[in-house]
Amino acid sequence: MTYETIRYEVDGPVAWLTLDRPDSLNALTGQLSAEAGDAVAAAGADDAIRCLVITGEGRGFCAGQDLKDPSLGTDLTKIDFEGMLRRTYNRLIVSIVDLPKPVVAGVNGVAAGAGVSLACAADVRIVSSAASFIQAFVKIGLLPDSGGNYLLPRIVGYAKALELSITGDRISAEEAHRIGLATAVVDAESFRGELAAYAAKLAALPTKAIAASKRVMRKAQGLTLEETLDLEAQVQAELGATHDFAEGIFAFLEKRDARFTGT
Ligand code: T3D
Repeated sequence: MTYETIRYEVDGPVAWLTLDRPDSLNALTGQLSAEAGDAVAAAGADDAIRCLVITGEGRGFCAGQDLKDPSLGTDLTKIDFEGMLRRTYNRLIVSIVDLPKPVVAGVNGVAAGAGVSLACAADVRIVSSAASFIQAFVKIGLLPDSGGNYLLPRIVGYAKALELSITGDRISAEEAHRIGLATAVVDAESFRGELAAYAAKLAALPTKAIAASKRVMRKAQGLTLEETLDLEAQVQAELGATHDFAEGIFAFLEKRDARFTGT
């Protein structure tokens, strides 16, 4: 697929997916969602990729749905929200959450509406001091979508997620960090370098163990303690057969840094 609204670049074990519609603060269109979904699948299919970064070009991360997209039509009462969400955002969000590798949202600037959900779909959020977050849906008479009712409460807690969703208030990077939405806040000037360093750190860890943590922790949200213990035992047995488990043990015994390969 040739990309027109995103860039997909590979730098060693890290894949970079950059939303590339800076004039609209990287607002989402059907085309952008399809291209981003294709890039996420490419990162998933490439065993050499051990971390995916999602970030934005220009001064925005993602302003949510493109409210000027001509494909929405002229009669706003006739928008096929259900079909559109099922075809575009829903698939993209699930593909990111389910990716069996770490995903870092590099929130370089404002995230609004579905842009917040996109950031929440990543495993961690490295946030520029210039960034901010707005659950903007309520300002146009909508409820959060793209997983906003599932992901955000699990990150910041029910009360704060509901407050942000019903007020549409804009919060700063520092406030996002205080409530646990931002994993770390990085000075805007050094943002790109620190984001790359964070991604490189994740890419050097045992990728299969990270994939297992993502999968089991998500599944455990709907399991009992006993079911979770059972699943952990089963998946730990799989990880015990990996190269990276053996390497971790040898490195410990030999008092050296481990050299994980993601296998
Ligand atoms: O189809 C459906 O609607 C259902 C799906 C819904 C999912 C959603 O995501 S709903 C939420 C949609 N997003 C928003 O409501 C956010 C709208 N944008 C804003 O509120 C503000 O732009 C921001 C708070 C994000 C940033 O403000 P500011 O002052 O830093 O920038 P700006 O001047 O407003 O925007 C800069 C440009 O980006 C501007 O273009 P211009 O005038 O210079 O040509 C602006 O129109 C454009 N832009 C910003 N957001 C969007 C957008 N263009 C299209 N769609 C946008 N969402």
